[in-house]
Amino acid sequence: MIRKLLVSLFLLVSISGLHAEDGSRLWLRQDGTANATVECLLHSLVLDKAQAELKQFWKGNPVSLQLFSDAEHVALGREGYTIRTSGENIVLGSVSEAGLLYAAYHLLRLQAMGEDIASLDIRERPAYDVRILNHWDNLDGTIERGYAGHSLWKWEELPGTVSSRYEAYARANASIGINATVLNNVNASPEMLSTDYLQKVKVLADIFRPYNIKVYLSVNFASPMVLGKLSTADPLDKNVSAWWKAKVQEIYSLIPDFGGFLVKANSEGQPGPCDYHRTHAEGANMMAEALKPYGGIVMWRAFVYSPSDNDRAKQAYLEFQPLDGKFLDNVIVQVKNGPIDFQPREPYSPLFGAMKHTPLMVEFQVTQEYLGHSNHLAYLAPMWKEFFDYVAPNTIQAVSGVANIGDEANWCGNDLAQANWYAFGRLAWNPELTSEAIVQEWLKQTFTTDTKFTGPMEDMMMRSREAVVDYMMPLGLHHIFAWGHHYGPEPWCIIPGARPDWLPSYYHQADKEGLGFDRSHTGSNAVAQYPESLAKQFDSIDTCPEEFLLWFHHVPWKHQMKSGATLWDELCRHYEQGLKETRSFCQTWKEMKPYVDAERYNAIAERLQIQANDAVWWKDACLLYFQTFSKMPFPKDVERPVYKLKKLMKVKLPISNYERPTPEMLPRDGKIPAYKE
Ligand code: BDP
Repeated sequence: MIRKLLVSLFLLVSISGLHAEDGSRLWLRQDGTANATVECLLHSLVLDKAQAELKQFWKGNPVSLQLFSDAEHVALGREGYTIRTSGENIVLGSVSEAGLLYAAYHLLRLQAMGEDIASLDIRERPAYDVRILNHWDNLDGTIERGYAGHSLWKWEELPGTVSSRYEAYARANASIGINATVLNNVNASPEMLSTDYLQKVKVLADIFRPYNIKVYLSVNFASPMVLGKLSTADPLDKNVSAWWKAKVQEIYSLIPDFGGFLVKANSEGQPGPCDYHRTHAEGANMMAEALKPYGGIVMWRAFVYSPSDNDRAKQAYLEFQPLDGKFLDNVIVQVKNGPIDFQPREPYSPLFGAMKHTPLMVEFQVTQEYLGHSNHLAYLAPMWKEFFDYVAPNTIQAVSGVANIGDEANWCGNDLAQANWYAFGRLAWNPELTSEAIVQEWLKQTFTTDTKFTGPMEDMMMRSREAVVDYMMPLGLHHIFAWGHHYGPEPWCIIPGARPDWLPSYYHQADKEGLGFDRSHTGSNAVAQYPESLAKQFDSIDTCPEEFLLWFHHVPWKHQMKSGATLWDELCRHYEQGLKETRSFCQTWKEMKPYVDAERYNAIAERLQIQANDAVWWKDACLLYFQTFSKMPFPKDVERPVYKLKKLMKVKLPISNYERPTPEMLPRDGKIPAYKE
C-alpha cells in the first residue's frame, strides 16, 4: 500500500516536473550533467573554474577559452570579454582569466534563459572595477538589519571547518559579476583585525579567489587603542599610523590580494578622526597610505550626521563637500544613494556631482531595512535606476550594496528577495540594463521560461517597490518608522530623551496647517545643495515632482495637487493604492501556482499575505494619525480603517534591529479584510 502510494506520488511529481525546491540554488538551477567539450590550453584557479562550469552545464557546441592581447580585448579591460560563434565552435575571449570566467557565466545564462545561441557576437565590459557587497555581519553571528537568519560566516568554526556555502556564495556572486565583498558590519568590532580573525578571513579569501572575488574588511577607527593598546587613535600620531602599517602588512602576508578597508567613522557613535579634531580626509588618508604599497583602497563612508540645528539631510554634504580634492587617490568616498537613510524613496544625495575632485561610490541597500524586511515584496532595481536617472553612471567610480544574505536555506529569507541580490550584481556590471530585462533574466532562471509565468510576474515585480512607497511613505514622506526595528509605522513615536533626528515627527512635521519638511528657501534650504536647475525645480511647490513634495515642502492639507484633489485626499488614495496593489500581488501569485513547486509557492504566498495585512496596518496607522492634524474626512472611495489609532499606538513589536518579525508578533485581530478573488 505504502509502496503504491509512493509510486503514485513519484509519478505525480515527475509529471508536473515541479520538484520541491528550497530556493538554495538561487538562479543557478541548470542540471549539471552536460559533459561539454571545452578547450583551454592554460590552467589557473580561475580558468579551471570557468572550464569546470562549462563542462558541467553547457549543452551546446564545443567552447574554447582564449586569452587575447589584441586592441579590441585590451579596450574591454581586465574583466571584459567577447563571446563569438566561429564555425562549429564558440570562442570566449578576454585579456584575463577573470574575463573568461564572466564569459562562461554569460553563456550559461543565455542557455538557462532559452535564448537563441546559434550565432553569437557579444562584447561586454563592466562599468565599474569594484562591484561590492557590504555584509553588516557581526562576529557573534547576528546580522545588523539582516532578515534571513544568521551570518553565513561561521567564525566560531573557522579556520578549521569550512561550510560548503562559502563556495556557493562565491559562485552565485561571480555568476552576476560581483567581484568584491566586505565581510563584516560597518559598526565594526576591533576584534576583526586580530590575528585570530585574520586567519579565518584568509580561509574565506582563498575560497573566493578562484571566483575573482576580493575580500575587504570594515575597520573600527579605534582599533590601535583596543588591539594595540595605544593611548590614542589620532590619525596624525606616528605610533597610530605605524600600527596601521604593521597591521596592513600582516593582512597582506596572509591575503596577498586583499582589497582594503571600509570605514564608518564619527557616525552614530563610532570613533573617528574628528575625535581628535582631524578631518575625515586626514583619517582616510592615514589608512590609504598604509594600503597604497599593496594596491589596497579605503572606502570611507559619508553617512554622517549629528543632533545639530542643521537639517539632517544637509549634513553629509556640509561635512564632506569642503574636503573635495583632499583625499589620496586610493580613497573612494562611499555615499548612500539618498541624503537621509535608505528610505523607500529619497531624492539622490546632492554629494554626487558636488565633489568633482574626489572619487565617489554609491551605497545601495539590498537588505530591506526600510521596505518590509524579508516579509514584503519590493523589487529594488527600479529604485536604483531612479538614482541613475539623476546621477550619470560614469560620474561615480564603484557600486556597493548592503547584502540581504543570511544562512537561511534560500539565502535571502524570501525567495523573491533573491531578485534584489541578482539585480544589484547585474546593475553594478551594467547600470544601463533595464529593470524589466533584469527581472526577466532572474525569473527565467529562478523559476521557468514560460511566458505565462514571466509576463505577469514581471508586471507584479515592477510594481512592487512603488506599492511599498504608497502604503508606507507616499509623496515624499520619510522615516516615520517604528523605533528600533524599522518594520512597522510609528509616526507618533516619542521616546523620552531620544535624539530629535531619530524621531518621526522630525521628518513629517505634521501640524494643523499641513504635512512635510520645508527644505525650500523658506525652510532648511537643503534644495540649494543641488545643481541650480534642480534646486529651482525642487524649491517651488508648483514644480517640485509630487513624489518628493513632502520631502521638500510643508504642504497645506488643502493644497491642490496635480490631480485636482487636496493633499489630504491624495495622501489617502496613495495609501489605498498601495494596499490594493498588495492584494493584487496575492491574487497574481495564486494564478502562478501551476508554474511553481509547492515549497516555494507556499513560502511566497505566506509572505505576500503578511504584506497585504501589513499594508492595512500602515494605511490605518498613518492616515488615522495624520487625520488628528488634518481633521478632514476620508474620501468616499477609500476603504474605512479597521484599526483604532489608540490600539495601534500601543503596538510594540518585541524585536531587536536584526530580527525579522513573525506573523504572530503582528497586530492581527481578524478584522483585516482578505483580498478579494
Ligand atoms: C542605518 C541603520 C544602521 C546602520 C546605519 C549605517 O539603521 O543599523 O548602522 O544605517 O549605515 O540605516 O551606518
